[in-house]
Amino acid sequence: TLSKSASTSTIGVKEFKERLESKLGRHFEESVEEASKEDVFAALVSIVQDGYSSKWRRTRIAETTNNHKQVYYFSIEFLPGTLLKSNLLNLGWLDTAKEALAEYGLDLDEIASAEPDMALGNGGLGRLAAAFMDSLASTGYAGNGNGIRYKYGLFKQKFVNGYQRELPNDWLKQGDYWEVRRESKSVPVYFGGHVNMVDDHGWMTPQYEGCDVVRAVPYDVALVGYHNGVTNTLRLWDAEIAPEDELKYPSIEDRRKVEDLTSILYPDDSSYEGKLLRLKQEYFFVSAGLQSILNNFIKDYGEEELKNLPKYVAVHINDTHPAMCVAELMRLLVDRERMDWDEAWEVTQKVMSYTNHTIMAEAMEKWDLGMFGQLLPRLIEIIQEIDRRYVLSLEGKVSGDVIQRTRIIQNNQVHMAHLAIIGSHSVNGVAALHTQLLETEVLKDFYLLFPDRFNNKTNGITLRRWIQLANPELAKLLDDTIGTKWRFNSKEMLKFEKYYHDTKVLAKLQAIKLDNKKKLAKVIKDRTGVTVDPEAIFDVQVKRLHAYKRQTLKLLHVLKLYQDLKAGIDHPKRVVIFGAIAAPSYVFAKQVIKVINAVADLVNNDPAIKGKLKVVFLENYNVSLAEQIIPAADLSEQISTTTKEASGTSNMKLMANGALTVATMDGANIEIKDAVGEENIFAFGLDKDEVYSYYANHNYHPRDLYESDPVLKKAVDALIDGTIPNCAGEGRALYDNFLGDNEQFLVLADFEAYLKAQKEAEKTWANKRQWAQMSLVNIAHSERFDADKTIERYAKEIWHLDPVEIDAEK
Ligand code: 26Q
Repeated sequence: TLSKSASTSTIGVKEFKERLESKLGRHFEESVEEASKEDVFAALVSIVQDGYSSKWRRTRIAETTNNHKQVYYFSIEFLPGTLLKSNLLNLGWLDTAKEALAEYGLDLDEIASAEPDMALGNGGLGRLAAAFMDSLASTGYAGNGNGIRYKYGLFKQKFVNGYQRELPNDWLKQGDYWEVRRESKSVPVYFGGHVNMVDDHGWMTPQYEGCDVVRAVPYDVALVGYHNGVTNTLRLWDAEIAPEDELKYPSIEDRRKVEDLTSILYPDDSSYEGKLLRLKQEYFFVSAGLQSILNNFIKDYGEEELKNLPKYVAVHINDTHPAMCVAELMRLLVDRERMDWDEAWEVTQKVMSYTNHTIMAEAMEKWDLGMFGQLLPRLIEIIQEIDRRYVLSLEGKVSGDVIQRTRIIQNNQVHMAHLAIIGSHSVNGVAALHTQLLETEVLKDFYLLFPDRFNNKTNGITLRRWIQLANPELAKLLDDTIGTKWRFNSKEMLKFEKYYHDTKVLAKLQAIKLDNKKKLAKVIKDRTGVTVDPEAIFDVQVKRLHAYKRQTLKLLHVLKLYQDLKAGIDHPKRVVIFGAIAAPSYVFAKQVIKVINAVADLVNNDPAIKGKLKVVFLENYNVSLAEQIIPAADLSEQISTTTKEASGTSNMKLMANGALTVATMDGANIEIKDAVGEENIFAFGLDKDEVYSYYANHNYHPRDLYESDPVLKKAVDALIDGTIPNCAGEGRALYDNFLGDNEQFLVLADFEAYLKAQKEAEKTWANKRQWAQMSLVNIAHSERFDADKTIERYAKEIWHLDPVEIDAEK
């Protein structure tokens, strides 16, 4: 199969240059030398598109002519970042492009920086979806994404006087280079109005009255597999007014209201608000996606084959946002295709699978029944019928309490996780601990009812992006030591461990890290004006800003280091680097940002500490910035309150780039420790039983800890004693939060253990050889978190897919 063949159609430098010149000549009537960066970028995109267009078409054909089962990954977020370099890499053209450009004195990285990030996601969940798309194509599976083409991506974060400000992210301004509008594949989506059931030749059929029709227009983006020719599709839907409805919306304002459906990405990633527009977005891409799947299916296989839909189609529900897939597929099968309810239900359950990404109660989606019914009058009837039959199926078999707790409709709310679980054959968590907590705590009732449905799929990352693209020098060192096979099969990376005692390799590893740190130091200087020493420890915490992720614990550590240095207690030189976006309405998170920025100002400008500590908060953390920060990291901060971080994925990216992890035993950190061994990670903190014991016994009293530990007291007091200028209010807010008995994230409880882990890290840093050895072990074992492997497990155990076969040479 293709996934196993390494071949691809190659082009030489000479041909690449000819293509570049002809593109620029034809489109802009200019030579490569005259062309602007943007024009060269556009020409490169066009060359890449020519490179995959026939593969894209042939993948579609191969997938249907061989009756291939396909998975459709429904996600309200996709966060691919930029695509030029990854498409070049996957086509096998990266080095050719670099060389060709160099012959004109141009630098590919510089040209590639003209591409705006495709930031149609908030963080982990969206990035995971994008990683899975890359891996599906690269492992040779027929897998497509289905989502929303937001007009504005995740807002741009700016700091003004240390406060977060949000600016619109108009990423389509220059036109999206990669998308193809597929007008002819448009489908209608209906909202509101009333339904009457009428008897049509013996079949009760809904008649819709007075609804609004929105036209869903798909934009397709190619997903190019790594050296295998397989090219899948990410289909993103845009809302428009159907031509036949133009007269209904004569005013621009009315038009805009319809089109606004896909304007903005909701910027919250943890707490959810029952907003009507969000519900509309969810139904919009679910209905459009499923209609398009069924339209294709019927065209290819005919209506009679619908009963066998699960042989051809898997639909994956990424978190509860697309959970309506369950009800919408039932609606389409029963109302439109006139399939008998029981048969439709069997088909639906076999088609659907669901991933849970959180155990936090406030993130669980529940919609007001009245609102839901007004917006989706037929869908709510179907959900009520699913709920009724669910209750009926369990009555007399299990206790009434269990039925009440697990049913879909409770207290006049529609419980989306319950809909997803009841309607799917598979429910998975995203790391071993997370799945275990789902089974024993959060979804315990369901686990006892349907144990076979539950399984774990630990997250993964795109090593191609995070090593091959972001850290080419490390990639080259791997090539020079273990050969190039690791680029196709990450298992090979384990061989890198054989160089544990190889002084030359260790020195090379250190040199590469130093080089990456110098590059980042320049970025830091350009963006913030702060000078940092590349020889210092680069201590990195990059992730969304959230109380449970505990950027505040890092902040207390920074204050403690600063106080030590002021008091003449020495520490190795350290640069603490933060990257974090806060949801605009998340007051506490924004206060944390302000305090960190104020501390950065204080520390970076205090001559008394002689530059031994620097604090840098880089604005607007996104995929492209991550590609610059992560290869330069020495320390990876993964310090969430145990049980709260479902998996984490920055932990994996940082380890793959040789950073050593300071970690609580939460999410995938546990599996990182299992992979590298406890001697190659700085583990600390409360374990899950201790955390749950605090919650159960209500015996967390942070004030006692504060009163009894003078070091802790001193660090916390810095927040309110005037040490930090210009943030009295925010400092007080953090102080009060830390000391409250209802502080759920147990920051002070982990402080002492955290200091100890950091002390260990400092001691290790003094032994450069040992540090490099630990780093090497981390790189070698990052193969365990290769998203290709994760996808293989989804494909085999949940979706039941076979790889596609096409000829890569054409
Ligand atoms: C829901 C309703 C309304 C508005 C917004 C939302 C919303 C949007 C995004 C809720 C949650 C999210 C994103 C969650 C997320 O990113 N979770 C992370 O998923 C990663 C991939 O599995 C894990 O590694 C992280 O641990 C988890 O926090």
